[in-house]
Amino acid sequence: MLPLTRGSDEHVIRRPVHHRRGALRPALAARVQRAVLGIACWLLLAAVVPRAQAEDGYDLWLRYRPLDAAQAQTGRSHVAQLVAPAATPTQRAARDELRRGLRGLLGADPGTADAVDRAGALVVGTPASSAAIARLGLDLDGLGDEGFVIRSVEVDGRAATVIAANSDIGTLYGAFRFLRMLQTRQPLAALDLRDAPALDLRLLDHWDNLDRHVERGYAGQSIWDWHKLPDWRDPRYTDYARANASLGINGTVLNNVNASAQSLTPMYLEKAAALAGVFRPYGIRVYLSARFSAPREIGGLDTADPLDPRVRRWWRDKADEIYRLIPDFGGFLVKANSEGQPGPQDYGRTHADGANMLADAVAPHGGVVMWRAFVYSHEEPEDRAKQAYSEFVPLDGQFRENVMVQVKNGAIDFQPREPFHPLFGAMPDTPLMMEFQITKEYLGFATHLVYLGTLFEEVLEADTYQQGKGSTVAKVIDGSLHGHGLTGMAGVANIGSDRNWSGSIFDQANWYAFGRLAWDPHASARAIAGDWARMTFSNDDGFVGPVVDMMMGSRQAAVDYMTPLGLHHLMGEGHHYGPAPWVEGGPRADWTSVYYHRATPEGIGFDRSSGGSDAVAQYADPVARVFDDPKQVPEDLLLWFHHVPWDWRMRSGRTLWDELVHRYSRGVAYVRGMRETWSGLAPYVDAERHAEVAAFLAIQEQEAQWWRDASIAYFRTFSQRPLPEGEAPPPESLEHYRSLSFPFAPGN
Ligand code: BDP
Repeated sequence: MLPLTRGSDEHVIRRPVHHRRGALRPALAARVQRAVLGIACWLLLAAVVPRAQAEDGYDLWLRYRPLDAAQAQTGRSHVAQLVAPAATPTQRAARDELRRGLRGLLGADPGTADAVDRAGALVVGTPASSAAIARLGLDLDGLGDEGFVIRSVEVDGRAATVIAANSDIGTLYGAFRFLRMLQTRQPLAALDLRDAPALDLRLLDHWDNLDRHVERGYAGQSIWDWHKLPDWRDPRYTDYARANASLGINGTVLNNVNASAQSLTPMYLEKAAALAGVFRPYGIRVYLSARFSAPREIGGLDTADPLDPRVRRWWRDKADEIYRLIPDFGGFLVKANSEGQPGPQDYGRTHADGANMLADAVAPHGGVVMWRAFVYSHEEPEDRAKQAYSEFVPLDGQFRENVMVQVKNGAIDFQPREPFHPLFGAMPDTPLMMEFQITKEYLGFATHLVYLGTLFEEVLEADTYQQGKGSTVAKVIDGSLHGHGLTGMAGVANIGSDRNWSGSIFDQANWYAFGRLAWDPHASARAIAGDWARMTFSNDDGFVGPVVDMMMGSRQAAVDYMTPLGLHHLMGEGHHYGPAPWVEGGPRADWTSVYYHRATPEGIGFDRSSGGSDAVAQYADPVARVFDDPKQVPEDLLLWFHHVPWDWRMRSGRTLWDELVHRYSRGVAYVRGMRETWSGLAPYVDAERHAEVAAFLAIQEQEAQWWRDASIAYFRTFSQRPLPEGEAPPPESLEHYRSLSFPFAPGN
């Protein structure tokens, strides 16, 4: 038998070798020598090139990895000691987070002290909790309960930094901000920062069922382990609260909007109360989705009519019961008379009647009702995009003070791109709350890298012109346009039981961006992406620049390869995975793709102009005029508002057909570019996270290609035109794409 080649000796069957103790045989000695040399070289390399340790993403953006030596030195000189009270749970949360963060970032625990006795102290507290802060007499007016200041000051003649607020929660938010400054390498000298959230309610909506299935969830099961609650409180709940508090998120709706009445039974309320107890120190209130027919399903009544005194009494009693268990319960979120859910219209009542009944039940306890405007009725033959506006505008001014109408960013349904919802600005007497979707139901699930910060920003910056120029959506929801005191933003959560929380590392950025924009809807998506990339991966400019650029273009890329030029709702039926522009038939037209794209041999697009469904009329001038004119409408929305001939001349000079194909290919090319960019960034990222992102980008490229090919194969049966020069034809037949089926696609 031939000897095995050198270097593959792991395949050699080893026999025990007998030799004198202490004396190595020459060959073995040489091997040991080589090994020692190898290890020495490796150690030397490891010292010079800091290799990131394997990470699974659990730590999110709160990784607190060591700063480099010089930065750590500067950091230590500003945090020579920590003077922070620890008398309440929230104070302890702030102090513990600072210690955890400082230990990680600076490599040293500054320890805690009761009073400042050296230069470079970090002093945390409120005028009530800290004598030092009380003596400073800082101006904390206008910060409310959640704002804070971070300032470089002198305490008893010694240089110090203070994190001060009117309440413990404000100091917790300030603590997280200070840590972010360290994490993102901000200067720590001469600080004078003052910040407070622009919106009152900054909420995650979990579409989580009691059996732990997450509707439209792509990150595993629900993190709420209902079966083991209330006795087992998974430590993960605390990390959830920390992550949210680090962004200023202050509420969580625990259960799906397609709600089970069981959530309101004593057993489940006790479980919700246990979660509320974990979240409370972090300033996070618990809310519940309420099933409108609960009085019938669990209350023994034969009606859920909101004007029936027995029903009203049942909800009042239910609210009292909830508040006995959860004194700071936030309130109810309601999906009513939408997609088969029960609601007041079942009894001939209006959305206002339903919302007000619940509002009256929670009002004595300070609760709110978030009533969703995502409605489109079964009977209504009207363009679905118009229905919410038609139903809700006439109700403006009829809601109680503690009701907010929660409006999705667009009028159809969380599509890759939609024009802003026409309700924004159109209900001046009702506080409107924004609903974004963080989970990527229509944007490639967990494997597509699509940064939603730009989608959120685009909507928030959109000008409704409802009160003249500058009436942006952000000003509608921050209350400043119509002078509302109650304001809010909700995001449909992308959180699940996966170790990395969101199903992918880059989906964490969407949770992050949502939280930051809920705190400040005027913030910049690019700046937020930069902070996230620094905190999540690396502060190296060689990394941050390319990653942020890649993120910033990623949403447009998804629009391009899925639904370019204003196309929408062409995803796989039910699960919404992959392309299916051919979907037709079934129970209702507006659940099909053909309803939305309306392709014919003449042209393509949904005519919502004044000559069509006239959805444009729901916008204020001049928005309505611009949208109504196919020559003026932004081309990204062309087919949303217009049915246009295939030879329509685009601004690029191409025909519509050629432009459509060009956009599909452009989207795929962008993903290919992201793969290249990412592969060049390996030196900055630990191997584990780098490999996962790379693998997901490969999936994304395949699926982007699939979207392009299937869409082109389908639409060319209408356009009857050749592909533009240089464009590859779809490799498979249309029948092939149509035959693909995914009965077990997640989230459905
Ligand atoms: C749609 C989802 C569906 C939700 C619905 C909603 O497909 O699962 O229940 O939105 O927001 O996008 O109520």
